[in-house]
Formats: sequence, C-alpha cells, structure tokens
Amino acid sequence: MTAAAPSPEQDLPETFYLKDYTPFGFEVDSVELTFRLQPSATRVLSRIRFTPKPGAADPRFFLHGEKLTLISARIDGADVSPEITPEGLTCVTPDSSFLWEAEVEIDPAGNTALEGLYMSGGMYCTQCEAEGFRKITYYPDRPDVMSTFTVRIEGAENVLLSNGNPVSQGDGVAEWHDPWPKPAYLFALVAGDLVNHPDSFTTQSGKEVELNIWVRPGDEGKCSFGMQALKKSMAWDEEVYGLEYDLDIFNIVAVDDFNMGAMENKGLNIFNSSCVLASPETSTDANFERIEAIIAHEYFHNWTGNRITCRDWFQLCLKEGLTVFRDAQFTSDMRSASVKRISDVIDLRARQFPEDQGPLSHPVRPEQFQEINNFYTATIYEKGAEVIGMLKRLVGDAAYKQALELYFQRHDGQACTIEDWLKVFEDATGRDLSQFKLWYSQAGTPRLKVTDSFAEGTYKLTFEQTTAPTPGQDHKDPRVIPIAVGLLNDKGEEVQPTTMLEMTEGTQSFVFEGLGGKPVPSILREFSAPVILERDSSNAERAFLLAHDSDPFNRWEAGNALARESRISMITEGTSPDNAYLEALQKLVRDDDLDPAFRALILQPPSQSDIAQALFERGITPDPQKIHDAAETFALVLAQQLANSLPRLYAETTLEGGYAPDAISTGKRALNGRILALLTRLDGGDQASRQYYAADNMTQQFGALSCLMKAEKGGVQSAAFLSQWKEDRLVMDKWFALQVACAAPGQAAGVAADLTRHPLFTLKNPNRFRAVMGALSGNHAGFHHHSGAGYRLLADNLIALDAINPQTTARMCTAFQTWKRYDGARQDLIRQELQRIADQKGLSRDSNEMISRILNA
Ligand code: 0A1
Ligand code: ZN
Repeated sequence: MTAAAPSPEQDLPETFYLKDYTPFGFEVDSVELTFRLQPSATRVLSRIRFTPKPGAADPRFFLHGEKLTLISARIDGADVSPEITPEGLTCVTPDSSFLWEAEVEIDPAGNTALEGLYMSGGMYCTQCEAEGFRKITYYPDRPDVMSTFTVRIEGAENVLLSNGNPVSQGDGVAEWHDPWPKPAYLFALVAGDLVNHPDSFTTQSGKEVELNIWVRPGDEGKCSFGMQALKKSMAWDEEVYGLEYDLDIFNIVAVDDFNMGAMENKGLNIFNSSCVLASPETSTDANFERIEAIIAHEYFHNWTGNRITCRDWFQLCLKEGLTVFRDAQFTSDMRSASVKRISDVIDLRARQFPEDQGPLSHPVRPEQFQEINNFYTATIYEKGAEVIGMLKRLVGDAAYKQALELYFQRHDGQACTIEDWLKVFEDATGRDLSQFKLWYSQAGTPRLKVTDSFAEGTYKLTFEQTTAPTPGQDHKDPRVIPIAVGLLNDKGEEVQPTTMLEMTEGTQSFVFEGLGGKPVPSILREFSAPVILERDSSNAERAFLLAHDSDPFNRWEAGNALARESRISMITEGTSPDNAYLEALQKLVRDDDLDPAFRALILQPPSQSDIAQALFERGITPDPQKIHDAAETFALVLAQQLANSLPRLYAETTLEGGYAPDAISTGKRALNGRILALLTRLDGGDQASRQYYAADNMTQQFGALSCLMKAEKGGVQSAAFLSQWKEDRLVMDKWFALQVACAAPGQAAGVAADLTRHPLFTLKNPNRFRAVMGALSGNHAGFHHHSGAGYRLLADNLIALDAINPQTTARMCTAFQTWKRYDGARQDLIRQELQRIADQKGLSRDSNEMISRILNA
C-alpha cells in the first residue's frame, strides 16, 4: 500500500512507472467539503471518512497536497501534526475507520496556472484533471480512489455550483450531493454572477433532467446551438449505446481562461468558452462543428470516463480513446460519415503522425511519465480512437456492441485498465487479443509496403510491415492490421467489394481468384488502420481511383496523393503543376453529383508541413520557402485554368437565405470558400471585398477577410474587423491568429512579435496565446524562416509563459518536435533555442520534460 511521501532526488524530476502501480491502502467512504470563498484566501474544510483496507500493514497514510496552507488537521476530533512536504502530508492513522478533518487556505486569484481552484473573469472555477484536486485540499488524488462527495459553498456570487444534485440553495450558500462515487479529478465547483440558458431532457426511462448552460451576462444569446447539441448527444447515447443520464441536472459552464477544450466533471462540465459559445455572427462553420463534437465528447464521458474510470493515468486512453471514438461516431451520424472520416485522417496525419515519428513518440498506453499533463496527446486521444476503430473492424459491429454491453455491465462503478477493456472483447468473441494489444504498448506508426502480381486470373497482394524504433523502444513486433481492400476492373467497376484482410505477420500475401484481368486495387479503404501505406503507384492509376473508387475515403486519398506527388516534383524537379491532376480537379469541382463538402476537401491542398514530412521520408531535406512557393504557384495555376468558370461556380455555390450551421449548408459554404480563394488570386480581391461587406455571418465575413489578407489586400477590412469586434474575445482570437497565418514567410515572426505588444494581447489567456503562437508555428514557411526569428520569438514567449502557466507552455513546445526534418543550419538555430529554454532557472516540470524529450531526439 502507499505509505510515506515520495521523495524525489534533489533537482531530478521524478519518473512514474506503470509497473509500480500499488492500490491505495484505504477506502474513502465519503467526502464532505465546505468552501468559504474569498479571492485570495479561500478556506476549504474537509471531512473525509477513511477505512483501512484489510491487511494494511502501514499505520500511516499519504495525502497529496500542493500549494496549500494547512490551518488545522484532526483525526476523530483530536488534533494531529502531519509531516508536510511540497507534495503532500504523511500522518499516523488509526487501524480502523476514522474521520479526517482538515482546514486549508488557498489563493484562487493568484492561481494563473489554471489548475485547482482559480478565477477567470471574476468567476471561481476549477480544473482538477489530472492532478489539480491536490491544489484544493489534502486528498489521495488518484483516479482509483472513488467516493461520494457532498459540497457546501459559501460565497457572495449568485450562482454556486458543484457536482451531482442540488440539496439546498439560498442566501449565499448552496449544497450539492453527488451520489455516484467518483475520483477527485472529476470534482468541480463554479461560483459567479452568471446567467443561464435553461432547457430539459426526458430520458428514455421517463426521467426529467434539468439542463443549463451558464455564461457571463451578455453571452446568453450564444447558447442555443450548444444546448441542441447536448440534447442530440443525450438522445444518441441512449439510442446507439443504450446509455442514459443518471442525475437530475446537467450543467455546463463557459469559462474564458481554460487550458484545454473542456472538462467532463460529473454533472458539471466546464468548457473553454470557445468550445461552447456560438452565434452565426461570431462563429464560423468550423466553430459550430467543433462545438457540437466537444459537447458530445464531454457528455459521452459520463459513461466512458466517469461511471467507468481509469485505474491510473497510464490508462488515460481507456476513457479518451473510447470517448473520441464515440464522438466521431456521433458526428458521422449527425453529418456526413465520409467527410468526417476524411477530416479525421487529415487531422491524424497533421498532429499524431509527426508525434509518433518524432522525439515525443509514446505508446497509446505509456509506461512512464514525469508530468501526466504532457500526455493529453494526439496519440492517446486520436490514435487511441483509431485502435478502437480497428478492433471494431476486426470483430464486426455485432460483436463490438456485445463487448460494450459487457463492459458497462461488468465494470460500472470501477476504475479499470486496458486489460479489462480487451478482456470484454475476448470474452464476447472468444478471440485472443494478445497480439492486438501491441497497438497499446508499441509506439510508432507502422509502414505498410505493398507489392502485387497477377497471373491466370489470380491477383496477389503482398504486404510487409515495419515500424522504426521510437524513444526507449528499439524492437517492434508485427501487429494485427485490418486492411480493407476492394478491386476495380479497367472500366472502373468494382469486381471485388470491400473485404477486410487481417494481417498478423511481418510479411503476408493475400490472393483473389477468378479475375478477368489485372485489377486496380483500392487498399486501406476508409483508412482501416493508422499506418503509412507505401506502394509504387502511377499518377494514371491515382487519377483512375480519383474518378472511379466507390470508397469515398480512398477516392479522396487518390486525389491527395496526386496533389502531393505533383507538389513534390514541382519542388524537386522544377516541373509545372501536373496537368492530368489539374484536369481531374476541374472535373470534380464542377461535378454536381458530388457532395459539396467532399469537393471542398478535394480542393484542400496538402499542408506545407505534410509536404515537408513527405520529402523528409524520401531522404530530401525540406526547404520551407520552396514548399511555400510551390503551393502558391499551384494555386495560381489552378485558378488560371478554372478562370472562365470561377465566377459562375462562385455564384452557383453561394447560398441564398439566412445562415444555418447544418452539414449541407456548411459543405456548400466550404466549397464556396475554396472557390473564392481561387477567384481572389485573379480578381485582386474584388469579389472577396464584396462578400466581406455583404456578409451576415462570421463564416463568410472571416472567409472573405482571410482571402483578402492572403492577397495582401485586406488592410482596410482588417482594421474594420478589429473595430467591429474588439469587445468579443473569441472573435478577437480569430483576428490575432489570422494576422500571423496570412503573413508572408519573412514577415510572420515580426507580425507575431508586434501582436504580442498589442493592448489586447495577454499571456494570462491561453486562447489568446495560442492564437498568436499557434498561428506562428502553423505558418510553416514563416516559423521556419532561415533567419531563425520565428524560433526565437516562440522561445521568448514560452519562457515568459512558463512562469505563469506551465501546462499551456509545455503543450506549445510541440511546435519544435519536427526539428530533425530540417537542414543543419535550422537545426542549430532550434537547438540553441531549446537549450536556452532548458537553461531557464525554475523551469516548470511540465516544460522541462517536454524540452528534454525534444532535445534528446
Ligand atoms: N478530459 C478532458 C480534457 C482535459 C484534460 C486535461 C485537462 O487538464 C490537464 C483538462 C481537460 C477531455 O477529454 O475533454
Ligand atoms: Zn475526453
């Protein structure tokens, strides 16, 4: 059992290992908390009943606690004097059930790290995942310790909220009781002068649930979309998973200062205001889509995360991978499944692939960490969801459903592991999943080399899988890979419908018999596994698949490969944009039988960072300026080729009538936006300017402004935008980001530096910091400008932010994770900046871990 306080070696950050897991030695029978709110001196009183577990040998317990001033501590009414360290306290305990009472003082107003209890815009709020509760009071702050909570809040604010159901309210006091045992990371408290957007939902068993979205006065008009998304999520989880909500009330609160997107605290979700507030005038289509998905994600956590939680933080993907998978299913059902899949793969390749192939690579279930906050990564979330998608493809939909029913039935109320998760699939299907488990333990993206041959009606596909070494893992075993394959004949007809091949060996062949001629294979349909497919294919074959593949994902993929190849030969051989590809694009853009959203995706060029990665993989050192120039040339040539039809296409795709954020209108506006971007390259911004002034919604206003800014014609409109929206923080984040995103490579760092001196810039708000610094690192040629100014500016700002908010600083360090792709001169510049950050006195544990992992690449 856990006993004395951990004692890290002087100056060496402690590393935590999965193999060291030991259960806590006590049950926590109940928790009662009283908060006496004061901005700089809040008192937290706790009454916690502990019962030693049978066989417990150690007569002491360790409670986590950080940055707390202990006022008093008692056990069964008698004062005690625990031994206190910066990490917590150790105290001698009775050998049977006892009551622990403590009073501590904390400083919410001085808490700029936004973990624990802090203040945002005059409101008190909390963020406890992963280890923030220990900044509120002394407690065994680990997810496998679950208990019921009763919370009393004393404060002058008119709204006082916590988890569970309300017990009493009134006169500066509120009491809440959460009947569902939960770990401390799901605790939440909010107190503020707030207004609500109320609604209600009747569950499938007829229970009436009160719903509220709480916001600052003035934002109440931006809640209805989020509320609809919540109600759709509640109905969907009942219908698809048979899961019903389990409290009388569900509250969502919007907070301006928040490190992440949102948090699934039981019955009291706390949202970054950017992820819940929406109105046509202030939010883009992309914002609406994201809000719908995040509301669903947090709501779905009520079962996958809260009712069944994680035993320890190494199991984070147990709740996150599954909940991302569920929210993706929801979005596919609400919108277009193929558009969602393509968008998710674009995102996976942009964020998870570089992570998995660089110095930060880690398994979906990591086995060690220094700071758990650094492991809320694309690997845990998005690759975690991909792994579940593969599992579902392998066992089939019916078995997936059975396994999930068994999971909820067997593990409700428990803190579980990946072993528990896989066991329900084994028990439901009789399959042995020990090899499949490698997806959880082995880091790195597998490469799948494909060769084929045809003779006498038999087509043979041979696959070879390899995974490069990753930090701490040199050897890789072959994994189970579901490969969805279809075959087309030379007329483009499907002669073999999608079939799921199950690869288990390092090298493996599959044959298809009775074919009339050599088919064209469509491999890895629907992106059936998160791997990199390598196949010697011709542009003619890609164009054929782009025209004929019945699988929408692979159809898009063929276009994407054509775009990439065309770009690469422009860069490496100085060729002009590929004509066959340009013609294929022209045809698709005009094909009204195709979903506009799909056409918009086909027109979306590969990102410059993707091209850099593709070059690097071919042993060519990427030159960011050349990559940028090729992208510009390609867009101009495409615009010129389409010149005659662009005005008509623009007119045809312009929506009449009022704005609605539904999937069909969103797809049409996406296509219209791509056409406007091309048109702006030819008409000097006339149409974009007209659209800017005529727009009655942010999608079109901001879309037009982006086109103008890219064309360096947006000065007047940008100033007008600033003056129109300067009071709206979320719209201003867009404006800040756009200035940097549209800056020419040689100017990006200078523009960003100027913005950090803008009166509306602040390090205290993570959204604003990310708007500027995220846009800088996202401006590929600007960030990697040979002067090194981008690197220097980011490092300066990371150093400044680290003292205020370590978590957001550490996440932004990932901008440097791909540094080994680039030439020696750039690597020297980056190494210098990384070293400068590492050398900072008092650098946070969060940033220290990130920088040293990146430096050790
Ligand atoms: N669990 C939340 C995201 C979240 C994670 C960590 C946080 O602080 C370190 C805050 C929020 C989710 O998946 O939505
Ligand atoms: Zn989550």
